[in-house]
Amino acid sequence: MTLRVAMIGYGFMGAAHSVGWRQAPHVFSLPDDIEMAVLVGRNAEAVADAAAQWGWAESATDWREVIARDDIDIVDIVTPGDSHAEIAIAALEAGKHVLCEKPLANTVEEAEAMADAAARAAARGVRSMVGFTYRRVPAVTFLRDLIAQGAVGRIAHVRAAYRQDWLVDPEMPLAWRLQKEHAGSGALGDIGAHIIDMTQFVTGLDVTAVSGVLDTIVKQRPLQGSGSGLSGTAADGVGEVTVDDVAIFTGRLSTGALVSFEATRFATGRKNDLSIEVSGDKGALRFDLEDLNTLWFYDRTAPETTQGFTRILVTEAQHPYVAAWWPAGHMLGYEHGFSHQVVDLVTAISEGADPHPSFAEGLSVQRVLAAVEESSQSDSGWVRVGAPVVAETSAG
Ligand code: SOE
Repeated sequence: MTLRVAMIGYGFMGAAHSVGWRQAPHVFSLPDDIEMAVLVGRNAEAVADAAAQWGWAESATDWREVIARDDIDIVDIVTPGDSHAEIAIAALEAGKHVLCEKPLANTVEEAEAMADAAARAAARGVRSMVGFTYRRVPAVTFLRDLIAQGAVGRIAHVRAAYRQDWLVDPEMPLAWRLQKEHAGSGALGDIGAHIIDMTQFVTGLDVTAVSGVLDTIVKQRPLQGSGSGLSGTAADGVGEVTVDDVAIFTGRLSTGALVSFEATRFATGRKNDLSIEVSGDKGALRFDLEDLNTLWFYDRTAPETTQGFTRILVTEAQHPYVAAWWPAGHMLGYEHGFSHQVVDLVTAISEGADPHPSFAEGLSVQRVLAAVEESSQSDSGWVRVGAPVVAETSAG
């Protein structure tokens, strides 16, 4: 059987997803063939150029027309968050399997409607998945497996951070990711969503409560002329930044363990630094995206004289996904997670199973995002430090 894919959107994530759709069928033996059928975007000339560059057979400008086609089986949504709900619900109701980029939506209400539509569609054998791609970095999947096997014992504390610095330059234009009506939130939803999902994925525990603060450091920026992804050119005029640049929050897991979360676009020098460290009574595990083939493991059950963080190179054939690629030590990169995402989605579709992360899991992340925003607005949790006591000096 051939699964014909239509992708809605063609920016940075459109490029990354295109590499996944193109690479996966050649590297993995998929149960069904993939055809990159249609790329959809509003600007006819630009989307035609993108389709030619990334290997899509056709291009189109009307997503409603495309999802109504009988020869489309999967709809891949890589547009800004403000269009996820409308497109995903329409595609599911048209009987199309849906892959939707993260965060699932811009609001809990939208995410709830999407999760409901996904549940109804699943009853008809129509599948849906959210694009939390970092779950599919082999070291992250392996981290999850080791925790499930008890490698760190009872989890006491988790530290999760996602640090970038593409907004440190105040002249960086007002891209859609900086406008609440398009993105829903700033660092919180864009990169904070990743570390919330990753924490829940690797620990198998839900975040049940949060306390946090959001901050916008640069409040006005030049309007954007052209651009995509994390860069662009400035046009005349300035506009208000209506989302957060930094989100710092504490989470409590369903076992009571605490999580320290940090999502920032102002971590000067940190380019795409997602890190997570899980500490338990038997050991600890740490992953850093900027060294994504490595997993660090501290084993407290080892003899005390030989304890230390061990560097595991997650490139053995036994490690998740690796066997299809290269021999040990021949590293994978950022783009490989997008191929693994295609493999897992297509395999689930062919097996008649619901893929993960599901829209319901995307909704649980959306609820955490909303709780952080509520906490930040209510200023809850902050205790003002009393005026520092000025020590009496000999001079009196
Ligand atoms: C920008 O912060 C961004 O492109 C995110 O939107 C992606 O989800 C992340 O994978 C890389 O950085």
